[in-house]
Amino acid sequence: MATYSKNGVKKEIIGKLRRHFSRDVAEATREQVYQACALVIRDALTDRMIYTQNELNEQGGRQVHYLCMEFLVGRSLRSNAFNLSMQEALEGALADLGYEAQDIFAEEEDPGLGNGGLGRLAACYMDSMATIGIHGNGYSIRYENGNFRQKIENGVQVELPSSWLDTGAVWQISAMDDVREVRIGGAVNSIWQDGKLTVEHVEYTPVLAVPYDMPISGYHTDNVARLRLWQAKSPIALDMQAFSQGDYLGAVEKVAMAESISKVLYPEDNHLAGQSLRLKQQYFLVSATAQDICARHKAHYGTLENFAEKNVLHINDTHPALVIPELMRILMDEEGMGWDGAWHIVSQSVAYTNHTVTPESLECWPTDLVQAHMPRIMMILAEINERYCQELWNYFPGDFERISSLAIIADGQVRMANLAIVGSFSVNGVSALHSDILKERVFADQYHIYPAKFRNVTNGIALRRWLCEANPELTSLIASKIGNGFISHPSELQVLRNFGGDAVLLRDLAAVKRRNKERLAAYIKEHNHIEVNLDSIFDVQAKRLHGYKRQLLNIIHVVDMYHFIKNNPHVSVVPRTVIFASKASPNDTMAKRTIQLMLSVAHQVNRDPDMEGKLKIIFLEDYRVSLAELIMPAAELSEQISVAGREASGTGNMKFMMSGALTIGTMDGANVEICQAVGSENIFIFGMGAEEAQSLAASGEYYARDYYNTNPALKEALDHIRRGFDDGEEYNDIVSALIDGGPGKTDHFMVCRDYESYGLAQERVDQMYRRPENWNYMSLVNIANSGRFAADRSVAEYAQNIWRVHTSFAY
Ligand code: 26Q
Repeated sequence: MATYSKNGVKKEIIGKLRRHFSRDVAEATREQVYQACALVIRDALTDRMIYTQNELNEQGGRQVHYLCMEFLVGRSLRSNAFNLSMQEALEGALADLGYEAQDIFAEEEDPGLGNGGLGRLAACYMDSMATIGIHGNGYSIRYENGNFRQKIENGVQVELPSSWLDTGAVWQISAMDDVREVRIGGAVNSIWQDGKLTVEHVEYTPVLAVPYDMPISGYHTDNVARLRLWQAKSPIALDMQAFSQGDYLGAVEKVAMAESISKVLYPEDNHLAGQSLRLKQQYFLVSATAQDICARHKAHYGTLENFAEKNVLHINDTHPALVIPELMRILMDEEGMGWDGAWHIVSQSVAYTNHTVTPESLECWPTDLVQAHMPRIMMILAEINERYCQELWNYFPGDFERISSLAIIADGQVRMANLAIVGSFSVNGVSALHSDILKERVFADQYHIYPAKFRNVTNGIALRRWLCEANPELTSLIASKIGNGFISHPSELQVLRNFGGDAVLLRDLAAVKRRNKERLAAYIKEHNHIEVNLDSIFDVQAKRLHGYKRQLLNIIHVVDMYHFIKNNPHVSVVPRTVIFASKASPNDTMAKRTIQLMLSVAHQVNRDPDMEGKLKIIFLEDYRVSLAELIMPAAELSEQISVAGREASGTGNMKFMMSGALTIGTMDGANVEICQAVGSENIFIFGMGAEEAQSLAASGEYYARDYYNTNPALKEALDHIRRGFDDGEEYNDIVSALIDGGPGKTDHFMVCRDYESYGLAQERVDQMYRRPENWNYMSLVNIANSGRFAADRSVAEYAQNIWRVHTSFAY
């Protein structure tokens, strides 16, 4: 590990400003200073990346290739500086140059290369792979337009494009010598020659995949992981002249089609948008990636026979599952292998993580679409399916119904989850509960056939980003008690449990929280023009907007609290600031209406003098990684209130906990393990469990109106929402969807069923908040037990139980 001095870094920044922008510091813009800092750090990183790649190549160990349609990496400047132990030198240098480091960090646009949990998880895992010394490569798409920017206009969400490349391109190095060609569309001619079948793919549209590499630093190590982002480019553009004679328009169209592939990230999360461009994106990612890995492997070993021994391709959800037939294609059509040999290699090198049980997000693609865009892949899928169905016959003889439900191709659809399970050596869920649900319900038959494939790896988060960088004061406080070993060995946080009786520490903890609340309050003042009460509970629900995540449950309860305060002006209440931060998918009307409802309630409550100092509702626009870094450290109550059995894991829950927030939540996803870790007395659990929720939904007899009729507070809140608020907006549609259908047809996410128990849990929260020493103790217990939710632990489990690669990290 190199060490850096303030003066050395300063000199380098000045040099970069001169050479790249022809500016002296005095004339440089803030953005140029940011760019100069980034270039300084990038130099340090690229040296290490080359070194890491060479060294690990020489060692010849197994490489991990992590394929994901999303990598929500967040800002790079500070995190790389932190990991390289350069942060102090950099901040000092910037101060000398007359800049506040925070302002320079804030120049960097968040690269929105993802929607939410899935993409952020991939980014956290890159950090851990680099840190614990795994030869990790991430693969994704270099979307020109990442996730949209959210603006609220007249109470509704509008979507604006984001231009992350202006400040993000500096972190990426193009590797023109590794450009690959992906073939879309066309037709396949099969030719029998000398008793052997050869195939010829003709009339396809060639699309170039141009790689851009982002070095991802590890903490306190020279190891750097590489995230390779593919950009689509048409080769035809280079040769437009030749086309101008003939089919000019056709050529232009082909160029546009090719380059549209990496234009935009689909903004749906946990929902299937069946557009054909999305399918092309998925194939583009896997084809470029599989060719890349094979070419590198072959260059090193001269053969692909030992491919599975040296590579594992991890597919993050089913989105990259076409890598299975694509690898088959390369091994057979390009390498001349037979089916069985190729299948053995493929199915021994692919591993699959499932992130969802919601039926509407289990991926299926119409066979005609697959046939049209990737005809050779469709042929291979048909053959995989054929052989698999033969095998199924042995397990379930005569059971046509079951066999067709397990088939990879049926009813004119390709079912990606079935493909992923058949073509992988490992299938895992992302929390203990979720993995059990996969085995017992969603993939019960597949589990019966392949019991040994199934496992669990509970998610984790990057401790350095979410604790050290986002919450530096808490980090110092912890380090002052237990040393800083926990930064590399998160389980050491447990030592904090010995300090439960340390009244001074508990007070200091509260003081840190208070300062973090002040920071967020200042942001709220600046952006929402609202003054919040620093003595109130900062009660936060920050995550994508979704029916199953039940933001509605929260906002109905807010209306209920509003009524209570209105009706009992002299009763002393525990003041609350309820904070929402959430993007809705642009096509999800109900989600967008829910945001509008939050804003209507906020409009009325925040203007009502009777609420002064008691209740405020804040909606924070444009939730993204950098905003999360500000929110998490300031939160006191973490809302994790999904209908049990639906949230695969959740990772926000872990970020809040690590910063000392207490959870109010259902027994869902990783909440179950958080509850186990802290003890049920240190968390506010409410509502149905997963089994009860499942059987109530399956019974078809759930009837939300029964709860409305028997719970006056709920009735009043819903009536009010239906009638509307003083901004003139009424919400008959939302309330109607909750209670106006017949039994089995109302309130899909059983908000009314859990309403009473949620309210009681909120009362327990209030009671506890009145006793700060108890609250602070609970907060300490949460921090102390958050170590097992560090991504280092998750990645080490992947390494040991799935990837079978060495790591020295012990957990
Ligand atoms: C698929 C096809 C077409 C268009 C979009 C999609 C698509 C995109 C994103 C489907 C799903 C997603 C994202 C899913 C996701 O974020 N799942 C979350 O993953 C987290 C990490 O494991 C878990 O913690 C969350 O519980 C889970 O909801």
